Amino acid sequence: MIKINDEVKKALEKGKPVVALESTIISHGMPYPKNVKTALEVEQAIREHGAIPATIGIINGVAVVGMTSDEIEQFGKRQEIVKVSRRDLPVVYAKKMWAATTVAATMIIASQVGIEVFVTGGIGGVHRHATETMDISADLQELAKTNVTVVCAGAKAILDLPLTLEYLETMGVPVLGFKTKELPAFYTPHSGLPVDYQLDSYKEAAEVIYHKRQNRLDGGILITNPIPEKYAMDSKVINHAIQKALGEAEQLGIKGKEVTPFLLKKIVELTGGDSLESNIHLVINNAIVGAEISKEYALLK
Ligand code: PSU
Ligand code: MN
Repeated sequence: MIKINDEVKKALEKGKPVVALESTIISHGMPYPKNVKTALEVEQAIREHGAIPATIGIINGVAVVGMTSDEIEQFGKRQEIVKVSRRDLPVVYAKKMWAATTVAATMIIASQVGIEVFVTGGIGGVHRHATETMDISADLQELAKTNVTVVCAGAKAILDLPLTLEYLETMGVPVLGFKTKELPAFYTPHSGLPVDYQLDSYKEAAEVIYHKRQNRLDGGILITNPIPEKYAMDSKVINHAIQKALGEAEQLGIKGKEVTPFLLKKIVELTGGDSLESNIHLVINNAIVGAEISKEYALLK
């Protein structure tokens, strides 16, 4: 059911560092061709930092761990690719579809093949007004139960960040800041909200993962890594764009899994492409941190 490319398979057998990457960020998170260019640059950054990248997606109903550059190109281009989370997996397998994996679905497949570290841009979370809409990303449930460490740039302010933190606390997910005490807010390094603990080094991050696994404390770990200041958005500009995008989504009645892709696209439009540049830089920055943590973890295992 899962096709692992040879390089990734060998690395996993030998206990070498491997970093998982998702495909929804390619198909639904960024426009073509920058999505493809970014995905390949992220893989390159992981290699330069001594780990093997494994981009995960579903091709003709088969989960692929370690897509080729041609396959990544297809994920960037094809319009019919569906965004899939836990609930969709059995259906796209049965129907032999092409499907892009969200954070939740990527975590599932990564854990099934034994990849611990997964790098992305941002996770889904509790949406604003979730008390009425009940829109809570399945990514949070997955973090509660699946044994994968997710390196991200925090959660976007399109979400309700305080409620997202409450949810993760209830679910027993450690929320850690890489060299910060503050939860980063994706486009900016600052949310004004504290994380549970600050991690001071790659080694310390690896030790937290090690102790969670050794003690069989099942579930994910969230490592939040702030966007470097020089690539960050001006918080007034981004907050204005977010407010406007949220308003349009409500007016148009956007629901369910369309919400996040709609908001991301709108924000890129409203910021004249600036938010896309920030997004690209923060993912590459996360790739470096994820690769370094996976190297340290490989030494401990
Ligand atoms: N945030 C981003 N870019 C993305 C996503 C989130 O900045 O591409 C994607 C991820 O794949 C994430 C998914 O898992 O959106 C969450 O979707 P939802 O909110 O529908 O759960
Ligand atoms: Mn949702």
